[in-house]
Amino acid sequence: MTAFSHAVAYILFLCTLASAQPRGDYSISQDSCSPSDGFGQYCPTTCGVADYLYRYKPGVVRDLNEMEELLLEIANLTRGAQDKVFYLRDTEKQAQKASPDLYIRKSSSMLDDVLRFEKSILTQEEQIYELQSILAANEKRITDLRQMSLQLDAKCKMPCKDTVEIQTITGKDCQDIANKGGKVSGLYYVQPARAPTPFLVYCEIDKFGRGWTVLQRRRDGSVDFNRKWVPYKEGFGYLSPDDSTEFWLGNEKIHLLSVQSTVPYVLRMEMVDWEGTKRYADYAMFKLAPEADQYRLTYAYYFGGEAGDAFDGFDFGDDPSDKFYTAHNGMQFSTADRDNDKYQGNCAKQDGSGWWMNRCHAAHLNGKYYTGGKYTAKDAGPNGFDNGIIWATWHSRWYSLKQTTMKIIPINRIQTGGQQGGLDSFDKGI
Ligand SMILES: [Ca+2]
Repeated sequence: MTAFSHAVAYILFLCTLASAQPRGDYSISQDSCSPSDGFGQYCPTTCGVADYLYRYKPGVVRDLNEMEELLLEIANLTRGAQDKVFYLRDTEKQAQKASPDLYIRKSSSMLDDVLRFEKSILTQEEQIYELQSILAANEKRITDLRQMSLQLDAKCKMPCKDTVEIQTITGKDCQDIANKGGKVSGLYYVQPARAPTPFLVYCEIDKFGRGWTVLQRRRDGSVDFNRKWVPYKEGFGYLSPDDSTEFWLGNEKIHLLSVQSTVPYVLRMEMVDWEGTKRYADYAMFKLAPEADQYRLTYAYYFGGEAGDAFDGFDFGDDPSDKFYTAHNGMQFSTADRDNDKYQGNCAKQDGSGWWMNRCHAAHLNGKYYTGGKYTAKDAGPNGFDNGIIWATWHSRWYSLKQTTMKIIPINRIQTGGQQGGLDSFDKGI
């Protein structure tokens, strides 16, 4: 019997006791007892109470004993529950002691998590620091740009001024300018006899008072010489007062300059190779025909210079006719879009330049710029032709020169200066 059922039984017992009384089983004698309002029908006289106690004592004692037993049982049960709690607690402790690994693993895992979080925080701090640096740099840049903007704004408010220095003396060519007192090399306006308007040229004025009019300049490969007829006619590239840029003056201007005077011109080709050696070749009575004759090149004779007479053609050893077909005197000018050469193909197109092409050339100063000098048919592209800056009587056609200058001067000035003068001028020029 459980503690609960005992308690229920006891309560039922009390109820039975209470409910039994009204039946009047206890009555001793109606005569000796008189009912009292205070006790009701139970007849609570002294005798009645004693009799009642006497009669019910054994039952009450029994009930009390039973209750005591019940209480004892409940106490036992309580103790059992307490023991169970102790037992469970001990078991837990024992279990903890028995398997520390699990707890170490759990702790380690927590520690790892903590470390991971710390690491993540550190990384994020670094990222924040980097972003702050970038921000600072950008702020500085913005400040710089603002500063620059202010400076430019201030500059924009100043009146426009041409920073390229152009000399004031003018003439029909650079020798004319030198004769008029021009002493420094630089940019001058010239107007040849039949020129409709003056145009700008670079004049090289040497210590002998000689004024060279420069027609062409190669120095670093910065200007593309693969141009068509009109650019070669009008000129391209850049003129600079300090002779630092590349250009082609233009066939029309060269024509006007070369035919204007009764005093013929000498055309000088100056060249520098990649070893720094300088050489030149002079051609007397140089003239360029008008466009109607396709700017045909003519000269009377080779006037000297240690670079050799490449304009007269060169025997490359491929064919006996090499020299004849690579001479330039008398050739018309050709460009990719105007084929005036003596070749069944198009020399200017295959070599990528404008020049007085024959079939095709032994001299080719408008050729492709090859840094370092030496090049091969493979370097020359799909055609594989010798298209460099060539002067075949000095270097092989597979060697492209580093710098060139083509310039003219009235022939009497060369004779006045003599050969020595020519060399000095050459040294100054390049
Ligand atoms: Ca042709």
